[in-house]
Amino acid sequence: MRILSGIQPSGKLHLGNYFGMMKRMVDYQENNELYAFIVNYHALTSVFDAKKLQEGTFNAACDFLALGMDPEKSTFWVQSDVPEVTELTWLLSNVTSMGLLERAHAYKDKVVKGIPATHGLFSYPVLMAADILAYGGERVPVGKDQKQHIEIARDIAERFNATYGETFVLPEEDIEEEIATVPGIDGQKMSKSYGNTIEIFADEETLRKKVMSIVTDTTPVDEPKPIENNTLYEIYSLFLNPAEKEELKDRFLTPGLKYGEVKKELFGMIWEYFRPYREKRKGYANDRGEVMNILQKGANKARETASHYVQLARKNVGLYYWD
Ligand code: AQP
Repeated sequence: MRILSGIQPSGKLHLGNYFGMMKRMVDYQENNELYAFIVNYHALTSVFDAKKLQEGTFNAACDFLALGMDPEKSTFWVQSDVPEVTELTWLLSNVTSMGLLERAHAYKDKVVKGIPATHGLFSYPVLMAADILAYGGERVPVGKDQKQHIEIARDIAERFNATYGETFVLPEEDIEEEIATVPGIDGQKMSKSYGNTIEIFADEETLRKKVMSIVTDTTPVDEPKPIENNTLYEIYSLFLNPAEKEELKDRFLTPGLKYGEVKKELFGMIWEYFRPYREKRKGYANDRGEVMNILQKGANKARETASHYVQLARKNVGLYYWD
C-alpha cells in the first residue's frame, strides 16, 4: 500500500502532529511504501519570513528523521524540490468547482485565526490534492482536521478521471478515531495558531510549565473525576496501552485523585518518552550536510514518481500538442 502524508514547517512540532500523523507514518514504513514530505509550499500561506521558513524546513526534517523516518526504506523530501506539483495544481484547478473550495472549513477557520485570506490559502486544498495525486498516494494518515481536505482531493481526482480518462489513484483518508483530535492545554484542538501546544522537543522547564498548565475542572479531590472531555485524561492516555488506559480510568473514577500529581507524572512520562528522540535529533541538527543529502536523494526518488503522474495528466488534458 502506498501511504503518503506531509507536515508544514510552520512551527514547532507538537503532540497533536506526532500522534495524529507522524508516529503512525513511522509505524507504517515497516510494511508499506511510505512517502513523507515537508510541505513548504503550503507553509507559504502562513509564514511570510524567508529565514523562518528556511529554518522551519530544516527543523522539520530533523524532527522527522529523529522520530524514526528511515530514508532508506521510505521516500522523504521537501515539497518544493519537486516543483511539478505546482503545475499539477493548475491542471487540477480547472476541474475543481468553486463550491467545493467554498465549503472547506479549514479556510474559514484559518481566516478566523488571523491567517490572511489570500488566493493561496483558498486554493490550499488543490495544492494538497496535487501532492497526493502526483505520488499515487492510496492512504493518507492525518488528524481529523484534514479529513475534508482528503475528501476534496478524492473528489478532484474523480472529476479529473471522469473528464480526461483514468489518470489518478483515488486516495482515502486514514484517521485513527481515538487520537483524531489531540486537545491542547486549553482543551481546544492542539494547534500552533492557538498557542496551546505541548512541543515535543521543548526544553525541560518549558515542557514542565506547559504540562502543569493543562486546564482542569474544579471537581473536589474527594470526588470521582470525569473522564469525558477531560484534557488531562485525554493527553495522558496517548502514552498508554489499552490495559494502562483502563487503570488510568479507574484512578480518575476513584475519589482522591489530585490533578496536580497526575500532571507531574505526565510531565515525567513525556520527558522520558521523547528522551531517545531528543538525543537523535541533536545528531541531525549538528549535521546539516547529512540532512541535506538525505533530502536531495529523497527528492530525486519522489520526482520519478511525480513525473509519471504529471506527464500522464499533461498528455490526457491535451498539452502534448505535437502528438
Ligand atoms: N491537534 C491535533 N490532533 C491530531 N492531529 C493533528 N494534526 C495537527 N494538529 C493535530 C495533524 O498533524 C499533521 C500535520 O499538520 P500540519 O503540518 O498541517 O499542521 P497543522 O494542521 O496546520 O497544525 P496546527 O498546529 O493545527 O497548525 P495551524 O495552527 O497552522 O493550523 C496533519 O496530519 C494534521 O492533521
